Amino acid sequence: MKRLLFFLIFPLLLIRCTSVHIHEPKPFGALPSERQLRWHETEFYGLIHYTPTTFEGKEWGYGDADPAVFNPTKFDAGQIVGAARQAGMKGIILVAKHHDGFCLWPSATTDYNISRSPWKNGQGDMVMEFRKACDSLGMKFGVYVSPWDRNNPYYGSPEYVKIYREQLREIYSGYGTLFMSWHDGANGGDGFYGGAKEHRQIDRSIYYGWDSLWAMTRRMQPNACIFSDAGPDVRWIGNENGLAGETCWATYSPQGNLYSERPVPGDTRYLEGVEGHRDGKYWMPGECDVPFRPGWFYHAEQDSLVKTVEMLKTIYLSSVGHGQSLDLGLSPDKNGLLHQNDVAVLQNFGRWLQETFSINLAKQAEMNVSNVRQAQPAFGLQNLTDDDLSTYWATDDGVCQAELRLQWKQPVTFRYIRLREYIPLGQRIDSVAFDIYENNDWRPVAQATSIGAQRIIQLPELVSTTQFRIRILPSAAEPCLSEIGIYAGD
Ligand code: FUL
Ligand code: CA
Repeated sequence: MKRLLFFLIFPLLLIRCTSVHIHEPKPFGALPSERQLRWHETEFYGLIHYTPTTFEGKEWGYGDADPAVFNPTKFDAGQIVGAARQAGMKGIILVAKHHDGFCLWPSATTDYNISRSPWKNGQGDMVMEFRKACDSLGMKFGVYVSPWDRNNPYYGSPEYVKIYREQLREIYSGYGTLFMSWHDGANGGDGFYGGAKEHRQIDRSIYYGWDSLWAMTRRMQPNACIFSDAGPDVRWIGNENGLAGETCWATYSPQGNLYSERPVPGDTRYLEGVEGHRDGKYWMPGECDVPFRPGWFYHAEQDSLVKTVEMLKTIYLSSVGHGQSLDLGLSPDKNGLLHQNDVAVLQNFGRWLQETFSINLAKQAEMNVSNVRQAQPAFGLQNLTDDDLSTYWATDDGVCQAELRLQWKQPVTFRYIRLREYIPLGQRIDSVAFDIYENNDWRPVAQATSIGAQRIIQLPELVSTTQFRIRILPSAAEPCLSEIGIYAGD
């Protein structure tokens, strides 16, 4: 019996002694959740504002518009979501209720909803129409239900908080899986309030009971990233220009400002969101929101003021290109469609995105690097160009700087460099420098800080070279990169 055991166990021991035990680098700092990782992959999505406010030509409806004005006879969610998709967006957030309080679904919580409008004879449900359009076009779907409600007579009392939660419950339970639940910071002020027409102030830090409200979101929509000035999953970047800081960390420790120490929607030191905090307590990446037109709602007089492809490029490179996401405001017109000027720019921008990032010149290069973790293929260079975010190159424990070289047989011409860190192990790299080989010497062409989910570097001009060098400067932890891209561009 003993002998039998020996013959069974000995070969196993042998295998164990000869194989190298591959171990991942230790995680560093705050880490993303699974739902945040999915959100990072979304990168670029749209925010649709469409309520009676559109028909009034206002930006903030007072809450007293007659539902009879809401009659978009040509409404087509497929046209709107389709144009967003052509631009390269991967999801849509619908403002299901804005500050004016009008619900785009037949809510049982208030009469001020779509069933009182002439659209589809009061039988329509716009939230459902967008949900279906997103499903048929392979787009993610999320919602913005405004906490502030300028129509509701109960706004400011505990009764309204119950109503708001019930509205969220209707949305969370009736419209499938949401990728985001978006909460605005504008809270309290002038409003119609059921005819009272007065100013109502609330204590932003306690009124809504955000903790238990968000616990409900987790229970009912566990995949939805909760967005607000204070996260907890995604933070506001701190401006409505769509721009993240040149240095921008996914990590952040939000703090209260005017109302209390506690950070809540509408009360944070939001300017700190632009850069985040290197040693932030939470993984709380930024969303860069910006309207496509001057305002969030459609105004015919702004038809010529739609952002240009050039403007969108700058915004994209400073948001998605800085490791955050871009949420572009889309404003359907009174017919219920995106205006042709908007559609044209969205299409052209999508084409630019597609063309620019389609051919990765790094795949054609021979690559060398100063260190590969445990000299193991599991952490090897081939992981850098396999279009797989779950595979990565890493260095040995304690090796926090590195040099990567790419060499081509013939000169290549490029303008964009894209790096992606393997963020499940945290944001580890502090800064990176890039050089091209020219006249028998290395010439620095750019540098960048805070890589994170992705960093796109646009060189000041096209460069041509046969050798390119990426220097990862002394970092907080061993670098782990999942992808490198080098693109010709314009
Ligand atoms: C803001 C709101 O007050 C605007 O009306 C808009 O909805 C924007 C996205 O968020 O804070
Ligand atoms: Ca990879």
